[in-house]
Amino acid sequence: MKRLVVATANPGKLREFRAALEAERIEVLGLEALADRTEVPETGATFEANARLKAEGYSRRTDLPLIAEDSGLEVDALDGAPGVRSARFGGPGLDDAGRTRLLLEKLKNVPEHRRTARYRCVIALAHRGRVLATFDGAVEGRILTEQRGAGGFGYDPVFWHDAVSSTFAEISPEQKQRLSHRGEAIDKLVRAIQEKTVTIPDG
Ligand code: ITT
Repeated sequence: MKRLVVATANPGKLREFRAALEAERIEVLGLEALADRTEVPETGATFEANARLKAEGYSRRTDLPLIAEDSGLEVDALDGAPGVRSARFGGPGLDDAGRTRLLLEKLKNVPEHRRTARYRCVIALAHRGRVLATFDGAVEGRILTEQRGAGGFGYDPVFWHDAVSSTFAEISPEQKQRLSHRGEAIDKLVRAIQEKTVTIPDG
């Protein structure tokens, strides 16, 4: 069985990676696999730049292969914000619920047809400080005017997906995996491993 470190401090992300990759018989270790867990600063202007920075930085601290991911929500009526700042939207004092309330507040005068948004994600696979490959994913949706559902994490209670007429907090983890930006990027990673266009080193 291959072993892969998923370098994320976000338990919601880790849960999704673990479910998807363990189904492919890849054992997922979290940040606890690293002796030095100091956060790698996300100073990039794009999801790809930040995914690469995190993957390079964390993978220097272990001999195991490692993936890092950067993701976020782009809201068209906010010119793409919060984007790469999704986890820091509104400053360090806010949690997921606070950031979601702030988003609703900023959109309070925006009519339904202008509330379009998408989640984006880029995964970077790295080994000993070098990025081997990146994979991306995106999913289109709309921001509701109030929260619905208790599943998922982050902005999921207000992220409406037309095909399932639900928010991402109202669907099962398996359904979110099939529809989501992260699910799409993980699928690409798994396919690349299966087709051997990328090889996961044994570490
Ligand atoms: P790591 O950097 O440690 O991985 P993080 O949460 O800081 O954790 P990011 O910088 O990539 O990660 O920020 C991603 C943010 O985007 C996340 O905290 C949510 O606010 C939002 N987000 C990304 N994917 C999401 C999803 O599937 N559902 C809900 N919100 C999501």
